[in-house]
Order: sequence, then C-alpha cells, then structure tokens
Amino acid sequence: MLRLRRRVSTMTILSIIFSLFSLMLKSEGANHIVGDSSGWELLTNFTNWTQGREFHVGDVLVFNYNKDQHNVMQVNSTAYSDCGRDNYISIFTKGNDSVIISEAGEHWFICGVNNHCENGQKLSIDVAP
Ligand SMILES: [Cu+2]
Repeated sequence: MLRLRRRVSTMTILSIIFSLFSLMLKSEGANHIVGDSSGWELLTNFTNWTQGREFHVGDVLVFNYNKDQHNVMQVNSTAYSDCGRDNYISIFTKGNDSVIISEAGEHWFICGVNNHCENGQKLSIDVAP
C-alpha cells in the first residue's frame, strides 16, 4: 500500500515536470537561420528564403556572416527601401547575431556596409502575433 502510494506520487511529480518542460518548449520561439547555410551574405536571395516561412513574436533571427565584411542594421520601411543607413533602429556587428522578435508586424534589416544593401543584402519579414 505504501509502495503503491509512493509510485503514484513519483508518477505525479514526473508528469508535472513533463508538463512544465513542454510549456517551456512551447513558449520558446523558433530559431530562423537567416539565409540558412548561405547566411547573411551578398549572394543570398532573402526573398526566396522568407517564402513559405512563418515568423511569430518570440522567434529568433540568427544572422551568420563574416563580421569583417558585413553588419546587420534593423531599420524602418523607408530606410529599407532606399538603403538609408543614418537612422537605424539597432545595429549588430558580431557575425553571429541573434535578434529576438518582440513585436508583430513588418521588420526590416539591411547590411550597412558599402553598397551591399543596394545589391540586395536586405531582409523584410512579416511577423504574426
Ligand atoms: Cu554586407
């Protein structure tokens, strides 16, 4: 009787731990490796990369690139369109940058080095709530 009760309580504890663990997994967003294995580089087609991909609040964008050649600027829609580098929202320069998406709506990123943005190193994503 005592042994049975102990087994039940162990099972209860295990199931509580399991539920907490799955909750943790659920609240953690997905990681999106920008450009997949090509990374945040000049020749990557970011329009193709975003196609069929869903972004949600809490997801993480991971920018992998050579930090001597590129950077990542989060900008507004105007700066995205005309590759304006003066009024960026944030800048990332580590070469392996994780950007947590904290808001729904459109987000814009450009490379601020030389004319990379003009040559297509720019990313626009639409984030679902
Ligand atoms: Cu660049």
